[in-house]
Amino acid sequence: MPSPISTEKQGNVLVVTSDNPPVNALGQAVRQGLKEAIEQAGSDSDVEAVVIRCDGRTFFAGADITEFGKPPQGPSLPEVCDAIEASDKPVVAAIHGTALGGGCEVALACHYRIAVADAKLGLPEVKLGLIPGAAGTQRLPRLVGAEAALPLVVMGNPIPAKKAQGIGLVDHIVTDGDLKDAAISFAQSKIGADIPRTSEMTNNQDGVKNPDIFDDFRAKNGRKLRGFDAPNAGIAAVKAAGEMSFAEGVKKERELFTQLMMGTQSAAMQHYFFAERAANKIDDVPSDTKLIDVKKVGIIGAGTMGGGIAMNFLSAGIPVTMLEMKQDALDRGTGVMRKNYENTAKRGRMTEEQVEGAMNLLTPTLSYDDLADCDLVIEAVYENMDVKKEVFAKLDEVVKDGAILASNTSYLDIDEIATATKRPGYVIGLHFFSPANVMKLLEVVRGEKTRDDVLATAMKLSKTIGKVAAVSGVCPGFIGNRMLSKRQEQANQLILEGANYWEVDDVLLEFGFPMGPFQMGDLAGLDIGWHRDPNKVTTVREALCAAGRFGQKAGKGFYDYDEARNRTPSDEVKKIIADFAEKEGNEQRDISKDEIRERLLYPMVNEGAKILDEGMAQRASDIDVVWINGYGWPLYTGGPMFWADTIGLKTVVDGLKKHDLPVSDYLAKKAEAGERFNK
Ligand code: T1G
Repeated sequence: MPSPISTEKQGNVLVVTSDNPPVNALGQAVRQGLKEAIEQAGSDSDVEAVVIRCDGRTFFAGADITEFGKPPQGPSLPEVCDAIEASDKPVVAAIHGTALGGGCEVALACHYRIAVADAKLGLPEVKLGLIPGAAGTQRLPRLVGAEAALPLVVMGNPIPAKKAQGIGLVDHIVTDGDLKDAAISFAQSKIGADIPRTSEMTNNQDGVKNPDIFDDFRAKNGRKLRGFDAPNAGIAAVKAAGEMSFAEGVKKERELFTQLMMGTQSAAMQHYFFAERAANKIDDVPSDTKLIDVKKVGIIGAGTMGGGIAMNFLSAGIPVTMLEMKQDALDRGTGVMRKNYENTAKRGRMTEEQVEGAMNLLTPTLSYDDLADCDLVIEAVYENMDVKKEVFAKLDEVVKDGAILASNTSYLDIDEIATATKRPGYVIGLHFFSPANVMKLLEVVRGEKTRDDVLATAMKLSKTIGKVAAVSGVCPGFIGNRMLSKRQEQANQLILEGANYWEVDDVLLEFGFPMGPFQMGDLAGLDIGWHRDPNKVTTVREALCAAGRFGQKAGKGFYDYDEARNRTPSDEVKKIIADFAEKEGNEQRDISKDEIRERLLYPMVNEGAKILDEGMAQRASDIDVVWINGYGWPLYTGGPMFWADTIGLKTVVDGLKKHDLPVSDYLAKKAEAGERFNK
């Protein structure tokens, strides 16, 4: 196997090139080749400078994650970085694409870093439940200062080359001509100059002079970092960079890194990294299936969902024709879209030009005829089968052949909707989650007759509009809502048996969800779908609506809300529930938090097992992807199925039995065999 690393002498400069597709991950062969190349440069007196670069789409995008958990093979990345930095000939990193993780650490070990303007640099290890493990937490603060290093190490988001240059991480941006040539000339210009080694720099003293920056950073990002172990370790490592020698700091980093690598959070987040990518693959559709070219999209319905869905395509530069039945609804919808964009621009995440650019791609209309030349039409009308079938019958008449007809339904039967057309092969479900322009999850619902090219086009399009898609079969609630209904059933049952509803919410909050079911109900509005008859009370929700407790918007729902929307449990609600329970003849008892957690989450795992068994999801990890991206399942546990693997399927089965809850054959069998859902 030829080495992925090659060297060529350009005059007195040795150019070291990595060609290790797809992302030049720093696998063993790459590390070996880099080490040998640096040794070659050192021993060749004709070589006076070195350039390290990559072929393909990007500079090194990090350690090779597929090597994690396997016996380490030398040379280690820290060793390679130290060898690069120790060179007494100037070494220049030539960066394009994304210099991430170990790739950024290799760049930090180089003496200089030059980059093309659209390159990005970052240390995303924290998104894998880790921290940089090749002295990145020690070199970066010495180069750019602790304050500038904190967001990169602790949040893990890459920054563009310009911003990297602003903090001193990049020395020069190549705006025209070839990066390799520019790097060679840059390297030549440094021959004979003192060698700047980042490990010897002292810009990290800002964290010593002002130690508050660490706690301030932690406090400012508390909500986002809640429950995750790695960010705190990242803060500790950056702090250590200011307080310890480089060697001691590297030792501290190694301790923290090893601790995290051995933990369940890192295993869960590495699982998620591959799960997200696997979800986009369709096992039984050839990867070279010819896709339908989607140049124009039609959206039916300019309400919250329709407008939000439209924004996804407009932001991706795809023209949208949006249809409503009445002018005022159309105007309201387009007004909300513009407002959303303007708010995004106010937060600095879009420019005014981009707002105008997006809105200019929108064609509002009151006529179905304007949808005729769309390549994809998505309806987001009222959740009623007759209404949907009427819309699809109309679309079938009007829209050109070969166009995809999609429903945004959150639970209706796609196969039945397809019967309203003469082209069932072109019918698919595209279930967006509200707010559709924000939530990343897209459930792509494959009908019995959905064509392969239609499905493959939907999956590709999901990436284009920045969504994380997972394929679902046709069943009530598809994947996410079907499992959610099991959790909701138990939540409603628990409060009728004596559990305090705020404890039910707290259990999910402590588990890592952004909020629990009752707080969620208050936020969404308890009166959604309410029949509006205060005398007809058959559920707790109807009892609350009858009492005018519609949720946060009414200042009271399950909770009472003050002006600042702080919530407090309500005695009135507690009494409404107790009266309701009494009427139902439910005996009240104290219920432990453990029981609450087991009864909320284990039935979801059981439903996930049934979904797998019925072939409604392609793989267990797709279910994890759905719940992490659509419902806030805490990423650091890897999703419901990975979490069940972690605690053991037998634990789940025993728990379900303990609470007299159903256990599917599929789950029982896997537990019995000591198997996992995920490999
Ligand atoms: N290792 C192994 N495979 C990787 C990989 C990696 N680091 N990054 C990507 N791949 C695979 C990916 O699984 C997919 O495979 C293909 O490449 C294309 O990826 C010591 C310990 C670089 C921004 O976290 O963020 O360094 O599905 O679909 O959308 O301190 O990949 O085709 O078979 O994502 O264009 C730190 C992870 C590692 C970066 C490109 N680095 N990668 O995005 O393509 S830990 C990362 C990404 C580390 C050191 C520590 C993205 C990308 P397949 P893709 P993309």
